[in-house]
Amino acid sequence: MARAKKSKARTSGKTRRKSKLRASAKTLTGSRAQTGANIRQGPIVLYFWPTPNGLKITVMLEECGLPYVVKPVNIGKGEQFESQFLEISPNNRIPAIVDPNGPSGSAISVFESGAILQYLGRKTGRFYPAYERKRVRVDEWLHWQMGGLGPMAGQAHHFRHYAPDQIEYAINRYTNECRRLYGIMNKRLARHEYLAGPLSIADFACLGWARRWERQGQVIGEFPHLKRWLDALEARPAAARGLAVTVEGYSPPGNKKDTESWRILFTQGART
Ligand SMILES: N[C@@H](CCC(=O)N[C@@H](CS)C(=O)NCC(=O)O)C(=O)O
Repeated sequence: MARAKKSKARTSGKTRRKSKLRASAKTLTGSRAQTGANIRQGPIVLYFWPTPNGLKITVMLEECGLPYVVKPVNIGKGEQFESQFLEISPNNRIPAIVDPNGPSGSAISVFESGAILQYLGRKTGRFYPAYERKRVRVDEWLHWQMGGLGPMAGQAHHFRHYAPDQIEYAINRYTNECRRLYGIMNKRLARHEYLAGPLSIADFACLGWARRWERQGQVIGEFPHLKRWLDALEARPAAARGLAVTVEGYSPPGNKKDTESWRILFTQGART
């Protein structure tokens, strides 16, 4: 059983936030430079906030039994814009990892949840088959999540729960697109136990989003095979541990508008 060492780093107070990220920066700089024998040992560092994209990675780490340390990045307070974090995640998004024991024993950083899942799959040989024909099936459903389910469900969350105005066209557009994607999954899962056949990183990628079906305006009863899949995944002890990982300062999403967090998250422009 994997042991998730949860960081005690605090999420309140500007100075504390800075020093927390400064502490991480040591690791980040080391990983980029691939130096620093001190960081070659030890667990994977996961830069994390308990969102659907973040939880994909805790599920994978738990399922693989990999030791890891959680470094909270409070995206509602703007910690994703700290320069040290941007060094490893230039898109100012969680999740990202630093693996002190990367290729050839040197540290490596990875951002984008799909790339992280593939990296961990290759590293461990778990949930990502080496045989090309099987790997292609996993890649198809992984990319389907990255380019389809994730962004569409994200927009459904946004327009249904966060947009200052209830824009009927946008709500319908993204709710209907989610419904279509759930239909695709349901059809696939009618003939296969998991998305790519055997359990894989593609399932972990979709899990974080699909379990939020209610927030996307869906009725799970319409998708019985998807429900069977969801129940089976959530019943796995390791996946359940991964989904339960949380951090200090996190509160479950509500309908937050006109708050500082809302401004930070939804009024971003280009920073050149
Ligand atoms: N394509 C990215 C998306 C990551 C993403 O959107 N992360 C959100 C949380 S779920 C985030 O960090 N948001 C911070 C922000 O919007 O500034 C991935 O899959 O890693």
